[in-house]
Amino acid sequence: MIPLTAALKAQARAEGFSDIGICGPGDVPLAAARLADFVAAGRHGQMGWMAERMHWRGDPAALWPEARSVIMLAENYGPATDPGVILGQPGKGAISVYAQNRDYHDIVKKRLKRLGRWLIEQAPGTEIKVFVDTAPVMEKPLAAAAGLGWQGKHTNLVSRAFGSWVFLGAIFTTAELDHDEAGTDHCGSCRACLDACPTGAFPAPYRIDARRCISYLTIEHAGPVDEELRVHMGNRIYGCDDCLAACPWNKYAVLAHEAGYHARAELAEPALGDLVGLDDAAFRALFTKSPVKRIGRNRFVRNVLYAIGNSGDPALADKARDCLNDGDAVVREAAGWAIRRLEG
Ligand code: B12
Ligand code: SF4
Ligand code: SF4
Repeated sequence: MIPLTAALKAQARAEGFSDIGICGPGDVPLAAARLADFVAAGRHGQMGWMAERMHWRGDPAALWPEARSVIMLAENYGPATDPGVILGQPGKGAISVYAQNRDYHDIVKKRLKRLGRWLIEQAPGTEIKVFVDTAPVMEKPLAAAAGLGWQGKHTNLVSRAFGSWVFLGAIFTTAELDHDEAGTDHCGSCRACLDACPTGAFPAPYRIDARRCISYLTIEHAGPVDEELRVHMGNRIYGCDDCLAACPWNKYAVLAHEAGYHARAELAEPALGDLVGLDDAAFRALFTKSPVKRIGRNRFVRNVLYAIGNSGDPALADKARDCLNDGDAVVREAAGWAIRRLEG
């Protein structure tokens, strides 16, 4: 192994990354066509940014022709408790595991930059670009090509060491490094994630229709959600973990080493009756440094009102009534729907 590759892998772990693998920019030959199919079928919904710059997203070599290696990093965010328990408590709001404390974008990006700086110090003249989530880069197929795991039938990367609970980040570099072998698929005949999905968001194994995914509906989708889907959202008010949590490979999951991912007490099982009354300032204060802040107060309260409508608790109807004159039309409509559903 090139000594720099071995030293880089050791340094990544010293920085706190859970796993590291390396591939070449040309190692995801199927990604572009699969992305094109996904977009052509309209499965990206309102995420218009997925359709833009598809030539870069599907082909890392086009994004940065000088790149010679793609360093893929995984960060374990394994939860301390079973994320399914709160789904049985309809008066509480379920915030997905990844969003119950600090925003992973901030944590991962800082680590990526530190590791990148280290690489430049070791090999002066090397150039790097770091990416986590928001750039036109397909992190899952790259992580699979770099040997970090495989894309499960729920489409996310499954790690043999950490199950489904890993975030991904990438460093593109001009450095010539040893490349790892791609991960191999260990789903076999299992279909637990497909069967766990409350909204039937998987048209086929390994394919998702984001328009039906509760993660998309609660985070990305603007405006009212189809009533047919609202009723299946239950008390999920930000993201969804059902397909991840169903995966048998989670038997190897361990608690996140990074304390910034451990659930904050007030976000682990918040009462819907409290959340629905948040105004803009209170929303921003509660979700400071959390990814939830990104969706803004109105969309968040919309989600809380759908959960109230699904709660079966008529006592919450009065809380919903307070939103009937809200400044936001989507919130007002959600309040009316919740009251009608609770009062039959
Ligand atoms: C858009 C997006 C979403 C969308 C769409 C989800 C999706 N699966 O594409 C929505 C909003 C729904 C979403 C939800 C979630 N997301 Co998201 N999301 C992304 C983002 C920005 C782009 C993903 C993308 O390129 N999608 C386009 C599709 C076409 O690509 P794909 O999913 O890789 O599709 C592959 C398969 O369909 C496969 N395929 C197609 N046909 C076939 C056939 C066969 C036989 C096979 C084997 C494969 C196969 O090939 C495709 C190309 O690789 C990435 C970050 C990034 N920049 O990569 C994060 C990312 C994927 N999200 C992440 C997370 C954590 C989530 C949630 C768990 C959050 C939550 N708890 O609510 C959920 C999970 C929902 C799910 N089951 O996917 C993590 C996943 C980490 C991991 N371990 O994989 C990422 C990587 C962010 C990060 N940096 O950590 N997300
Ligand atoms: S995150 Fe939830 S709604 Fe989305 S595909 Fe997975 S189980 Fe279905
Ligand atoms: S639940 Fe089963 S099918 Fe889904 S990703 Fe995990 S092993 Fe694969």
